[in-house]
Amino acid sequence: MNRNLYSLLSERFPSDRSQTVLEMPDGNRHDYAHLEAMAGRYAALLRKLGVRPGERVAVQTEKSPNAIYFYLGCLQAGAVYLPLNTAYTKSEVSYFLEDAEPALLLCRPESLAPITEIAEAAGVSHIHSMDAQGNGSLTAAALELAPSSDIEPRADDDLAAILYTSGTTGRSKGAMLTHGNLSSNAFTLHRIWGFREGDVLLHALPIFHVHGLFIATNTTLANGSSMIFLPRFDVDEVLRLLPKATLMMGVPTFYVRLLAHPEFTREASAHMRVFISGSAPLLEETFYAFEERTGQRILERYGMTEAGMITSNPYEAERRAGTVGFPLPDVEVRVADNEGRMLGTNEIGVLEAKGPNIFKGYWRMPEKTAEEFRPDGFFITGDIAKIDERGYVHIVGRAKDLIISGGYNVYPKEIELVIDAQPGVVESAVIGLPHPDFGEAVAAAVVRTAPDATDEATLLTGIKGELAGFKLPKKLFFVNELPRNTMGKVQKAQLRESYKNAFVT
Ligand code: MLC
Ligand code: AMP
Repeated sequence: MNRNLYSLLSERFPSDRSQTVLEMPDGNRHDYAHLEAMAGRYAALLRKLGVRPGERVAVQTEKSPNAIYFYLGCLQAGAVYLPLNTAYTKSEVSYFLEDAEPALLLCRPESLAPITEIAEAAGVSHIHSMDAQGNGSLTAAALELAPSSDIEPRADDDLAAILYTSGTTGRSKGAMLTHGNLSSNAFTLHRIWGFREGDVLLHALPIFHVHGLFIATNTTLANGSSMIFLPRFDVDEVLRLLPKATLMMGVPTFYVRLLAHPEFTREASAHMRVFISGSAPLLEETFYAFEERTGQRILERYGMTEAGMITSNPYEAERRAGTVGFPLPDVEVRVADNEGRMLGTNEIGVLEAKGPNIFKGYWRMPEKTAEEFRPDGFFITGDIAKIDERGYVHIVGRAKDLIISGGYNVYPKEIELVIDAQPGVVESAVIGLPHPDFGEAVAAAVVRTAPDATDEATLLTGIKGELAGFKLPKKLFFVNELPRNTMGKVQKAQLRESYKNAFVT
């Protein structure tokens, strides 16, 4: 049996292919016949260009229906899809191209000139563009071809995608996800979240990460139903379109922003089957404020790039604030100490997970991969957790030095390396501080060579070209020295305490 994710999803497409798969904010609809034809054309184009199964296809484009169809065309042709955050700068993209060596790069038309040079240097054979409407050289070439219906035979273990995730060392790692990883999540979540005929998902997430690309899209396709496809999260647009939806998935910032809107009322949400949150901790106060306003409990789940979804609060039983629920039915989790010894109920340690959802390893980093697995195959998530007497998992912190801002991960080391290289800077320490909208915001304590050596504006201008906008510190604090312990290690907890009210009152 062909275990290609696209093959498994297409078995669930409605037999009447004239049913809607994507509804655009202007009401324009795309049906499953169109999705299949476009995916088939993109697959035919990849084959015509000589992109072989297992070769990487890097994509940095705006969200559009054609971008989704191209993702599916890559699956269909057996290519390995490699999405890149649209906020990444040229220097960030350059690293991914050199590391992944894609056969094809799809970028925005305005990036063609600056990126072509680095892509050619990285040996990329085919460079194409796609604009925010999904048009450009790739789509033009695909439209010349007849749709292919051949779906490349793939096994569960074959790669479907590589998603880069930053690392504690500041160097990004490519998490290799297989067809089996993605299909296990798609069909398990489809089942446990009660997907049904007539469901309409409000999709306002970006499509270059696990949440918007795999969880939201693959579960919808596994259900053969439709999504309202917003280019980005805009609270007014979400409220305008909510009456047409039955479920929504979002990062906590989405729910914070909805709650801040006076038109988000019990009536406005009464028809909704479920609101799902993840990618960052949902504050208990948001959970309870949401329940008070709407009468509904947000269903919080937990996952990560390397593992897709790991746990979820139940759809039918009690959804508990401050918890991420139970392991998915085909996933095992445990809490262990640093030596890998199992801990008991309510004991706090590092969460480890094992199951068909866990990635195959980091691209071309066998040692790094080996470090993150226990000998019995459990993956060390780096999240600090406990499991209570009822079996609910609580994420209580992070072992890794990671900031999550509005659902995006930021690794301090990467920012510190860029700040430290600026003129007039001795050293820096980057921390996450509580923020009312983003949950956490990036901030930096900076030691200068002399008080007049540099200032905030100069520093920010200096680092802007190198780092995606969401990684830029929203505040800089100039200090005479960084707090250190007797071992010389920077005391970030002390910095976080000193500046904890920088964004909140
Ligand atoms: C944008 N900006 C951010 C930011 N997003 N800053 C900090 N954190 C963020 N998340 C900055 C921009 O650089 C810009 O800066 C300014 O804010 C306005 O940009 P914007 O694009 O207009 O912002 P907005 O549309 O308001 O975006 C906020 C957001 C978005 C929360 C809607 O970030 C978002 O959609 N986040 C979802 C992330 C996500 O999908 N994560 C899933 C990862 S998968 P300036 O200076 O230029 O004005 C995963 C696994 C799992 O984690 O479990 O799901
Ligand atoms: P990423 O590497 O972008 O996939 O981010 C994964 C990280 O997001 C996890 O390791 C967690 O730290 C965090 N995360 C995801 N979902 C939740 C959640 N519901 N609660 C707390 N943290 C979460």
